[in-house]
Amino acid sequence: CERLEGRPLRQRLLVVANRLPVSAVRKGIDSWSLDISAGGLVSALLGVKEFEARWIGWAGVNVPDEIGQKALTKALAEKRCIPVFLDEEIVHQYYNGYCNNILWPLFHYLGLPQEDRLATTRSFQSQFAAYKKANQMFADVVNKHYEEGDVVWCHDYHLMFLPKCLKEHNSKMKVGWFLHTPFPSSEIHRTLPSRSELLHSVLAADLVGFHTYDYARHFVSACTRILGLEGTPEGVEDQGRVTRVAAFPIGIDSERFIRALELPQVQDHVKELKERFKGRKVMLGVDRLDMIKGIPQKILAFEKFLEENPYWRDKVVLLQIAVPTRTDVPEYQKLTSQVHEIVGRINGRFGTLTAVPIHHLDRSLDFLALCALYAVTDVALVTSLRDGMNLVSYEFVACQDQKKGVLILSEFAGAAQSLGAGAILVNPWNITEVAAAIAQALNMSSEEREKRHKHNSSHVKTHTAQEWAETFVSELNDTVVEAQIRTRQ
Ligand code: ADQ
Repeated sequence: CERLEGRPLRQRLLVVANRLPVSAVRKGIDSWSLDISAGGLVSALLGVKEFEARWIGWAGVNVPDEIGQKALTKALAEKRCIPVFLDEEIVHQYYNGYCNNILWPLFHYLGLPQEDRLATTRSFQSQFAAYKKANQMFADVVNKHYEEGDVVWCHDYHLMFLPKCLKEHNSKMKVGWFLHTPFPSSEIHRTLPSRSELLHSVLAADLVGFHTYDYARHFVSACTRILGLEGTPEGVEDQGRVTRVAAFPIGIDSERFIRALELPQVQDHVKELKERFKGRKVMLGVDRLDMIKGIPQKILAFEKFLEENPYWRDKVVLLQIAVPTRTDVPEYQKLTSQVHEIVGRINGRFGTLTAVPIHHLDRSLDFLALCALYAVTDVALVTSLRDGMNLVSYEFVACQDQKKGVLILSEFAGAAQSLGAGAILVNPWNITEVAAAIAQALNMSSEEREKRHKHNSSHVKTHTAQEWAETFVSELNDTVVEAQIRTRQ
C-alpha cells in the first residue's frame, strides 16, 4: 500500500452520523432502491479528495428481517455506506425521544420538556438508556469495519456517547467529534440530568469541533464548571490528557450553485419567476419547519412591516418554503398549524383578488428550483431563534452575484459571525426590529448592496465545505500525533 510519512496516500475516513446520506425504499423481499439525499454534510465530504470516505449510519427504515438486512447492506456497499440497524423501539426512545425531544431543544435554548416531573424523569431515564444503547450499536459497527490508520469522524448531538464507546474498545483509534448545532451556555447544559456523563464521553475524542468560537468556549466552560476540569488554550485537560477543542466553521460548495445558475433549465426558471413576480420585490425564507427557525416570528414581522408601510403592500411578496420535518412529533404538528393560521390571517388581511402577500409552501424544492429562487430574490430572511450555522444564508449569497440582494440574518445563527458584516443583523424575537430591517433592506441603495454582497460573497467562496472537512481531518491527524508526543515526554 502506498504510504506518505507513515500514512496511506488516501487515508480512509469513517464518517459516522445518525443518518446515512441515502434514503432506502424497499422494493421487494431482497431488493431496495436508494436515493442520495444531498445535505450539507454530504456535499462537504463529496468534495474532499484527500480521503476515501465510508459512511456509517442508520438508513432511516426499520428492517426487522435478515434477508432484508443482507440485501440492504449489499446495495449500500456500492455507495460506500454501511448501515446500523435500529429497531422501532430504539428509534422511538433514542431518536424521537432523547435526541429530538431533549437534546435538540436544550441545545437551542428552548429548555427541557415541561411535562409532569415524575413522568419526565421516568421517560428521561429510559430514553437516556436507549441513547447509550444506540450509540453502542453505532460503535459496534465502526469497530467491525475499522482498519488501522483510519480516521473516525463522529457527527452531531445524536452521537455524543460514541467517542467513549470507541476509545474504550481501541484507545489508539483517532476519533473526532463535530457538533452541528450550537453548544449552549454552561448554565443551560447544567440543567441536563446526564450533563456530566455526556461531557466525559465527548472528551474521550481526540478533537472536538464546533461551528463557532462561542460554542467551543461554552463547551470548555461546561467542562470546567460541571466536571471541575482545567480549560487550556488548546482545549480541556483531564489527568494529563488534553482533548483539543476548536472552532471549524462549515461552508458550502459554492461552485456547485454558481455552475447551476448557468444551466439553461435554471435560466428558464429564473425568467418564469421574474415574469410571475413582475413589479414586486421578492423576499425569501427557506427553512426546515422547525421551531428553531423562527418561522412564525418572521411572518409576524412581515405583517408588521406591511402594517407600517402601506406603500409596499402591493409591491412585495414573501415566499416561505418550509420543508416539514419530524412530522410525527405533536409539537411540530402544532407549529405547522400555527404557521398556516398566521399566513391565512395575513393573506386575508392584505391580499387582493389578484395577489397575496405571502406564498407559503410546506415542501422541499429540488436543487435547481432552489437555485433559481435564490437568484431572483431581493431580500432573504433568515431569522432562526438559534442555529448552529445556517447554510441557507450561504447558499443565497452564492446565487446573488448578479442581483446583489440583501441578507437579513439572525444574530443567533452561527452564520452571523461570518456574514454579519455584509448582512443586516437582527434579534429575531424583536418583531419591530425585523420589520424595520425589511424596510431598510428594500430601500437600500445599489452601492451599499454591492458593498455588502462583496463582503459576504468573498467569505462564502473562500470558506468552503471542502476546506472545512479537510481542516478538521488534518487537525485530527495532527492532534493524535501531538497527544502521543506529550505522553511520551
Ligand atoms: P439544518 O437545521 O438543516 O442543519 P441549514 O444549515 O440551513 O439547517 O441547512 C438546511 C439545508 O436544507 C440547506 O442546504 C437547504 O438548502 C436545505 N433546505 C432547507 N429547506 C429546504 C426546502 N424547503 N427545499 C429544499 N431544500 C431545503 C443543521 C444545523 C445548522 C447547520 C447545518 C450544517 O441546524 O445550523 O448549519 O446542520 O452543519
